[in-house]
Amino acid sequence: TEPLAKLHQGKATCADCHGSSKKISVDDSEKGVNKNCVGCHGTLAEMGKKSQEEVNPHKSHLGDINCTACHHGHTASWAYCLSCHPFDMKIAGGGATPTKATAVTKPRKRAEKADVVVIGAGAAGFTAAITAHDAGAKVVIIEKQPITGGNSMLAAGGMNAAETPFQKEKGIADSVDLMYKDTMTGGGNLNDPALAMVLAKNSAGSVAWLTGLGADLSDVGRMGGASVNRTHRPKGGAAVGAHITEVLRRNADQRNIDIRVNSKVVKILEDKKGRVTGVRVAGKHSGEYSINAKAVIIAAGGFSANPERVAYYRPEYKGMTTSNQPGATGDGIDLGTAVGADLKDMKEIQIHPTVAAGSRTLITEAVRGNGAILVNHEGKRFVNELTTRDKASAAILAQKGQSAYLVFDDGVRKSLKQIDGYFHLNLVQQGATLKDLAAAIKVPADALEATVAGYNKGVDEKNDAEFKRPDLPRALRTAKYYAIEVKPGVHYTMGGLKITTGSEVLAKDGKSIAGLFAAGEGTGGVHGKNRLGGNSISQTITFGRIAGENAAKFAGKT
Ligand code: MEZ
Repeated sequence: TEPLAKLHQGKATCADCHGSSKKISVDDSEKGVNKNCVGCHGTLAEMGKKSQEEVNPHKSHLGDINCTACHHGHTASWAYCLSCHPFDMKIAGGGATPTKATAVTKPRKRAEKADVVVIGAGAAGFTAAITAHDAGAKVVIIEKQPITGGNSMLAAGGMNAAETPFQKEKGIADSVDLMYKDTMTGGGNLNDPALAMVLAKNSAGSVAWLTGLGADLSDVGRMGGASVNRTHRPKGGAAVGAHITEVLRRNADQRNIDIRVNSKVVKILEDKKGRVTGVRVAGKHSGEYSINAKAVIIAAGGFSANPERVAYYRPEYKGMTTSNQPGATGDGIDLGTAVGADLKDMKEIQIHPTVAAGSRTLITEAVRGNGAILVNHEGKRFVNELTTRDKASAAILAQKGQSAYLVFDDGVRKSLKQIDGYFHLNLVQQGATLKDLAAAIKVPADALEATVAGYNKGVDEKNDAEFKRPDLPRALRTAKYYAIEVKPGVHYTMGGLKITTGSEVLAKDGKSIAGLFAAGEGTGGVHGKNRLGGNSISQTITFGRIAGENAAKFAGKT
């Protein structure tokens, strides 16, 4: 496993990759070196067209990422996809395990200046950065992973919003109050009511903001715990996260916003009065340096991919899989508490009922929203599939094998583009008839046939007598029939930094920490005990916009 620099020997010089200036040593965006990879090998999209592999690593939901996210010059290469998927992927100069995201060199005296530093390049971070930039602030985004997008990039089902033009077009009668009520009820009323109201009230504006940047959120479906269809996603039911990440990335690039990957904020800097004055960063190439800034926004996500911390707060979730990207370890929360931030609802951790068994792949709730049912190993339904996630997860864990099958037909398959991805990942079992499907998944055929017939009767009569499922979008009568075995997995951490409705981070004395803002999953209070599907992207955009606007204002911009 010789690193790429060695493999290029005799074919290219150091300058071919790094350019003749020595600037690369301080460039953690890695844009310069990537430009040179592309110059010889072609763009990611061009590589994707050439690729013959069944799973095409150059054409993934990660979107347009740096070549150097996987191909490393001086250490063993490693396909980033392997962070979550068990693919048998060969990569030139490849090793068996990832190299550390940040290989920090010596501390430096270097101190840069910005108006606003954003920690984390998921949807909340990008949104905050774009908003602050558009208000006139000089913004730097710092991301510890080798790619941008965070967990938002994996978001599947959609973005909740009430009173949007897309709902109106489809005749869906929704209201801000109803979205607020659903959010509070779904959260067991543990939510901070003011934050939940901000979420609902600004949701349509956030959809408009995203569509103004070029996003398509015209398809509207249903998620568990929602009284009406309000989950917005691209036409045909494509995954929302990869799409909006691409849109946000493109908009940040168009604005020349400074984005540094492989860079970890190790400390938030403050003055003697406790006012935030910037951050200390450990960059892969540039070592440790400071950025002096008037405001800092923590948008670094939750901690579902930190099994020790999850088990600390919820011992019963020890050893459970997660649907999250590997960077979701709660570092932003730690950075906040280190400067005195208060925390809220840390033990409220959501397990998502449908992660494909034996994997980290989330099977979106939209599959159930579009008509799939949950069936146990006896071939029987056991729960209202559109109940909230806490209840659906508990019901699955009470079944034999602590798993269940998500069963659907070709009608459901065709209604939701994302399902194609599950076939691609070999997660789906199928049968030409229900009997064939029952044989494939080893459940009693007569029971499965009776279950589906009973469900279809409920659809015809618009009444699910047994489980009171509130929405019955289609009967399951169109062959083929499909099943995915699912188990609950750690999906979302509702707790985090305590914030105001203006996204200011609160200290333990109840006062805001001057110059410190936060948005997204690393904050607590919006969702209470249980987040409704589709409320996460909604939160990242709404509170990202608020944090960006208020941080820019704090920095003296308007
Ligand atoms: O908001 C989510 O977590 C979500 C919509 C997930 C999903 O099932 O698609």
